[in-house]
Amino acid sequence: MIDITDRVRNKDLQSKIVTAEEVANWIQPGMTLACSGFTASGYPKAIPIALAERMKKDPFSVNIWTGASTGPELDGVLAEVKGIKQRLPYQTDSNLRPEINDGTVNYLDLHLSESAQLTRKGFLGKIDAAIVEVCAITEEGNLIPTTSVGNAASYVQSADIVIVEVNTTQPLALEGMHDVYVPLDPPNRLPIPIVHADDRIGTTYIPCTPDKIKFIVPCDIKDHTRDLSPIDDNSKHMAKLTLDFINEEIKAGRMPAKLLPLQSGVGNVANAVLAGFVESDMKDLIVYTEVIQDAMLDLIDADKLKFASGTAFSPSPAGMDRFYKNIDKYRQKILLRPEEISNSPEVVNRLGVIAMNTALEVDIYGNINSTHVAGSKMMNGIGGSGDFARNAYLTIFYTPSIAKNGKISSVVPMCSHIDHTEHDVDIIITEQGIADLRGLEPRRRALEIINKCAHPDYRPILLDYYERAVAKTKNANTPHLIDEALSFHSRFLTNGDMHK
Ligand code: 0RQ
Repeated sequence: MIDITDRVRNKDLQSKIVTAEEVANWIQPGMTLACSGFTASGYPKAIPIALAERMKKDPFSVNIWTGASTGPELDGVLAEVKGIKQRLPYQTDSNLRPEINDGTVNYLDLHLSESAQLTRKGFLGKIDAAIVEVCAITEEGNLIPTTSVGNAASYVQSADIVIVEVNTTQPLALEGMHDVYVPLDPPNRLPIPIVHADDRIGTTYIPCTPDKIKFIVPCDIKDHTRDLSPIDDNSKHMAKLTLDFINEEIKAGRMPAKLLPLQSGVGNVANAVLAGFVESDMKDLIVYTEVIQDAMLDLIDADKLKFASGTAFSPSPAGMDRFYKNIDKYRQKILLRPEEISNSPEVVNRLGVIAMNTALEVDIYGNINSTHVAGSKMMNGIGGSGDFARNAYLTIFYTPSIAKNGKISSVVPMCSHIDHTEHDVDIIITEQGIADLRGLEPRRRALEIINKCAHPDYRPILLDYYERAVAKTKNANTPHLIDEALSFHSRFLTNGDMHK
């Protein structure tokens, strides 16, 4: 077994060190395991791998709660053996997705900022064990998180039993990079005292006591972060549209020259937009977001980033190496918090965040579908996008104007599922252009979105729909042809193409 005694600083706790297989054998069918992890960062790995091995011989399933998506060593291996019965609050796993969409897995798609409170208050049942990846356990039994905080602090607080995975690939230099604060629940909640993105309000560890810790398992498997795909031309263009727009906002006096704190989703467009900031002449940028990605390291190296607050550090494998090699430099400017705080509506609103997230589809009035393909099939989940979109100073959504080689228009008459309503959306950007919806009533929003953002192949049929809806409803506030509103989707489901 890997020696972790130097990382288990409470000598008495060292007697609780066991193998992952021993923990896997202790887990019972139907248990709720509340795990650390947010994106492919800071999730337990050895225990789920051992559990999946046991499930291969002895099939059963458990409920898995986490911070958000995780890596293949948790979601992937368990989904492969159909070992997950209930999953929350977000996922991106290609093994798990089909099981969510064929009824094998009961999936609760939750606003990330709310998931801790829902689980803390027992709305969703009891946690049987919290399983948390750590760098080290302190003398007092407190837990030093690794590359994410996510919901781990709340899960540890709520659980009677805590199982710890001490990951020796996570450098001890991560200690001090976390700020752990769990709010009191209503009616005792106080204001969250973050006024600037770099304010520290909590502890550098997850509070825990030795008696709660049942097992400690060594692990030497690295976070399975993903390589970045090269930035494509459409994403580059959307990044340029964003920077041009932000510069105009600064000129118009609606945005300070140093900008407001940036939040960005994950994926190609988000990465391109952040890369655009690296090339810009902006300085002293502040990031208040969920996931710290490669581009934020680039911003630090280019001396353009003053501070980045998030809940997970999730760069590419190359970015992770670069971070670990220069950790002393980067740790001055990066802080990880619980997702209840990184995504807190109160803090997002107070700081005046610029929220930049991606949509699957947008409709002509500015409603956004981020989660469901053709209304029914779950893609990933809402993640933190709703926490930011509803509360930000400026809410931007991105989408390429078409998907699947043009067979799908991302601008549709009516979204087949709505995650973010028209009331929350200020700006929509596709590679075709930018629609500024601020101050526009629905009919003008429709023309702005169709003319600026829709693909030319779909623009005429969208305009035709809109004009007929205006005529039929005699200029109603939000004109729709109810029998036809989802006709793009039904054409796609019948013919595989929204044109035909
Ligand atoms: O499928 O890979 O099979 O070709 O959807 O689309 O364009 O690669 O975009 O990776 O940025 O994902 C909304 C899913 C976009 C993501 C979503 C198909 C398309 C492709 C992916 P293929 P792209 P992205 C911070 C904030 C919600 C959570 C969130 C997401 C695949 O951004 O999960 O914002 N967002 N969190 O071909 C059918 C359409 C489609 C479509 C695209 N209209 N219909 N399929 N696709 N449009 C992160 C966290 O919260 C942790």
